[in-house]
Amino acid sequence: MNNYFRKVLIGALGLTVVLSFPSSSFSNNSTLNFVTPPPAETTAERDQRMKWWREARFGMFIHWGLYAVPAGEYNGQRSTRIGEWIMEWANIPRTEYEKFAPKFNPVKFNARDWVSIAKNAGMKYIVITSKHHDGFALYNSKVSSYDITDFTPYKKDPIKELAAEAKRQGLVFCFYYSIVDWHHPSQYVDAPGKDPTAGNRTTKMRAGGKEEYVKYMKAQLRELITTYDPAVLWFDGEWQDWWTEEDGQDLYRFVRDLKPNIIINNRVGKGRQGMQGMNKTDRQYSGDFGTPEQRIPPSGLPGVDWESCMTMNTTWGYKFYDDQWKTTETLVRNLIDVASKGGNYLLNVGPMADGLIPQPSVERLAGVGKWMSVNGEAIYATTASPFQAELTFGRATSKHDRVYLHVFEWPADGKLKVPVLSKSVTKAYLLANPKNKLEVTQGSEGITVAVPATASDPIASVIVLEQGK
Ligand code: H79
Repeated sequence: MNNYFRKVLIGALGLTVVLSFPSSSFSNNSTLNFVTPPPAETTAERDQRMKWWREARFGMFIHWGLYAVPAGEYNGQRSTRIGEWIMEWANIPRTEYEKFAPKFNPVKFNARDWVSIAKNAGMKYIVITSKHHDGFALYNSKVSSYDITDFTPYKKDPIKELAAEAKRQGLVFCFYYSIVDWHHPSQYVDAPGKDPTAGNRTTKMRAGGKEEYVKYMKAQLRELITTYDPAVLWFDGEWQDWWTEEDGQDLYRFVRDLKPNIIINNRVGKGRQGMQGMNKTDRQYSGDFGTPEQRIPPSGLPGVDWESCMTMNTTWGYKFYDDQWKTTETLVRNLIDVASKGGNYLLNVGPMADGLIPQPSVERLAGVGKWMSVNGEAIYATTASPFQAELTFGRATSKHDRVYLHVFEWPADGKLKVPVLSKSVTKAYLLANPKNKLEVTQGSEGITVAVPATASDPIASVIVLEQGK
């Protein structure tokens, strides 16, 4: 553990101790401000529950719903805003928004293709919107007719196929679920110039409506868990004034009771600090992992689980005119950057209303997969960089007695300068060419690796440093 981490850890632990509620009957664990409410769990049990997730490091986020029909345009109006929020920014009343449903007929949807695209990219899990803020259920919900089987001409349940196919191909299947619901009668909008039934950042809860709504949410969550067996529940929309920390704790317990080893993000309660996504330190409880959105934290925190979710262009839900695609190089380097800080990277695709993933996304994911097929070892099951400072040439990850150097800027003089490590280096080689040993010079001032004249990969060449005892 480096000094920076140590300082933060001590500070955060101190805070946790000071602020711990005396009434807490459950076990406090080592994860700073992430304190798990009942069911009680030891650190070892928690580590076991989080194991697959911590090792996965890379997942696919899928935002798919009725908003794929307008695809970012309503009555000729376009916006720089995110596509799945069109009900909000275009001020679309419920009854009008519902008219997208007859046009949602994804006959080209093919679960095998979607899962293959994720798998070939090197992704280990999939998180799909079961219900976004618009309230539309993308799965066959028995407690709502506002779902894909009852409300659209498609009539089938794509989630059933996707969950089964993910299992077949060895990917972990997970759900996103929005707490705010712009379609449910319990909630309404009270904002100047806004239709009371349109979408809005904040909604009001009708008197007596909350009990009925929580019952509805729990019924849907029960369906989701018992029918599709998700490994993560990824909540969102928790910032509504009518949603409290107590509501979050209650929902967390409800979900864990249904599936004890499920993993739940921090947006179930009120702990997250805005889009930075990590937890406020004055909260007793905030789910199992932090959720930075559209950003990568400047540094990681040991013992804190987090996942950066990011888009490939500028929207989550499909917008036909959004062509601001990140390059494959940026996507790969983001994945490396996240891993070097000890987090997971949840990269989004926004499929179209016909059921296809946009081609620019498919192409980029294939590019990421090409890099991962050679260098995946330097990402999966790794922990954060062992170096205190950010490296000038790129990033580092570690695993057991290995340090992986992800070189973005290849040294022109053939000498890669690396800060000292606690243990001496016994062997160095390029992950792309393990048989060819690289010469290493070590001293108190640092380590120098003699490298070939050109990079093995212009995006990031990975050099493995094996360390002795
Ligand atoms: O599903 C995608 C987006 O539709 C959704 N989250 C990703 C994963 C999203 N929800 N909200 N936003 C994006 C932007 C809203 C931000 C804010 Fe707030 C809500 C600003 C103020 C209230 C959350 C709470 C961030 C700061 C406080």
